[in-house]
Amino acid sequence: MRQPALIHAIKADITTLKVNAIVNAANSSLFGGGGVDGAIHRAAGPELLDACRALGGCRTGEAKITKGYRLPAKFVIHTVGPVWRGGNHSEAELLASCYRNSLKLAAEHHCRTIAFPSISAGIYGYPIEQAAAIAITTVREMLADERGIEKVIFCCFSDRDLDVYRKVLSEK
Ligand code: AR6
Repeated sequence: MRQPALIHAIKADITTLKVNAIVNAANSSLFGGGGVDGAIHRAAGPELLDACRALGGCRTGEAKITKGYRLPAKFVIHTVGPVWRGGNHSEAELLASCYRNSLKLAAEHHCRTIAFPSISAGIYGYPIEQAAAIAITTVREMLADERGIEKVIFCCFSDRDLDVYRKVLSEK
């Protein structure tokens, strides 16, 4: 019988994780930026930007994949989260799409382990409690179907975010 996939939250710099794929909270140009996007581009090296330039951008809620270049991760999945505009602009559905489309791409590329940052919860302003709840619910739903994925890591960047993820994981 198949083992259920492991889901857990840790505090780390996502660029250091040795997983099959890390997810980047990018913007629709895919030309890099601040936050986790900047950190991933710095750690992966300039070839990542060259690869991203060839992708022709990415719409909010969608995802595209590149190699990880100098990162320990084999792949980077670039997804574009919604900018928080109060919650009545389809933010929740768009954020859930980021997780769904990223996991689909990971499975298509035979990834068994994947790490997510808290998409949209930095510069894009999504409230962390709501972002974490959507992340966890959507990943759990998807893992019921995506049989190849064995481990999903929610990679938090602060103690406060880690507390939120751990609380939501224990409640839901
Ligand atoms: N490892 C893990 N998480 C990190 C790291 C890291 N190295 N650095 C930041 N975070 P953000 P967004 C966390 O702002 O809100 C960029 O300019 C951070 O604490 O990176 O989706 C893009 O180009 C937060 O919890 O992404 C876009 O323009 C989470 O990652 C825009 O920011 C996401 O914060 C996207 O904004």
